Amino acid sequence: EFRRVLFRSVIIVGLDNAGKTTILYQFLMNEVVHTTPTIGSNVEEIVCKNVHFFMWDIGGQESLRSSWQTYYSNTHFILLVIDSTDRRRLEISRTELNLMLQHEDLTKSCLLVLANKQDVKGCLSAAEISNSLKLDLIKDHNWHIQPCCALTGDGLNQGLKWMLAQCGEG
Ligand code: G3D
Ligand code: MG
Repeated sequence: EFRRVLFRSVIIVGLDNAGKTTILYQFLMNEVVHTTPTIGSNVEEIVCKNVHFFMWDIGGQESLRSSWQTYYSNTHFILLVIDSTDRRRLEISRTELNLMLQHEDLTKSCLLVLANKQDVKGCLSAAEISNSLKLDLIKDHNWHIQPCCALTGDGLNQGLKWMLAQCGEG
């Protein structure tokens, strides 16, 4: 049986300490078939059904945020990781998100927001984060918010499922 193979590039963005690296590591651990070893210090190939996702883990420190742009060309998915316990910096994430969504290289990108650290008592729910980020106002990108816990991997498969659906798969 012939199945077409799709390649999709993904940037994992979010503030420092949000859980980006932990999430990428979980995706790798849960992969059914490991086709490639690490191909770079901050990019991994995750194969899911017939889709090869190239996931770029981009640093979130303030000094690095301006360099996010160098990763933007050909990006199919923006994976925005939010630390659901970090109420104080949610506003910064909102500002960074709006800047990204206006960028000409990202006009066709889909947005998956991962509301991470849901295991921590008293954290914000996905709905609360959605409200704070004003996701409802986003009309020109396909978006989805998924609660998750990177430590256990809870919620990450649902996130991947949504991404596959955006690729016309699964
Ligand atoms: P970053 O790559 O976005 O900077 P990291 O973030 O993946 O390095 O994670 C930052 C810290 O948050 C790590 O703790 C990591 O273990 C923790 N973390 C990531 N995801 C979760 C989660 O879902 N729940 C909880 N409770 N913690 C999480 P350390 O202590 O190693 O700095
Ligand atoms: Mg990191």
